[in-house]
Amino acid sequence: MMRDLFDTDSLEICPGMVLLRQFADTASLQPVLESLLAVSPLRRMQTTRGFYLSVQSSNCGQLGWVSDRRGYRYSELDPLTGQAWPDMPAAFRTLAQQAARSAGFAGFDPDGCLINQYVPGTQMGAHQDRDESDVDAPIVSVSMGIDARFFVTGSERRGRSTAVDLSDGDVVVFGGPARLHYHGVRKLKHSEHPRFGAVRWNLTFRKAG
Ligand code: MD6
Ligand code: FE
Repeated sequence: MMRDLFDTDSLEICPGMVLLRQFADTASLQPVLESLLAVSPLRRMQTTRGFYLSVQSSNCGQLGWVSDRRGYRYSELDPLTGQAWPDMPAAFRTLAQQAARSAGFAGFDPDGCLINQYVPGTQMGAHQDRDESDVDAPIVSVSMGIDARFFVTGSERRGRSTAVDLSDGDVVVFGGPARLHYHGVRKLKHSEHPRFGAVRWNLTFRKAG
């Protein structure tokens, strides 16, 4: 189990949070992502207070994360289309399972993937991911496109943070003692990626149900 961890370029950000640099082949994921968004398009989700998140979102898999005036939850249906979310592509599932295993979380079986699109100027405030029924399972996060500064504060929303710059192909596995840590993404700086342009994509694979 530990062998995998040392075979790839990996870094433990804090106990339970492992960064696998350049783990994902994003050139092959890009057309797969585009086909998903043709079925369930990007949209800006609303908070209970009526604000819109600055990122645009969609999902694939059995359960998709949705937020609106009624709150946050996982849903089997895309509220925009009234249909099921597109199936999780095999290439997505396999990547998430291999990353989890490399980080020491064998047997991870995601049932949902949240897709977030960032453009320069957007950000993600400090939050916990705790809407999943099984918080013993890790979350696997895949970054594509332009760089972003990811930060973790730990069990408190505010306070000292640890920062790491995430680049195209980087994967963060987030579990164990770090699973409920507060984390977020600083406001994106302008840059261009040769294939994705001035955009960052983040895929988070979850065991939600
Ligand atoms: C992002 N990531 O990288 C935001 N959540 O755009 C997250 O919010 C996140 O990276 C749970 C687990 C891993 C993550
Ligand atoms: Fe998160």
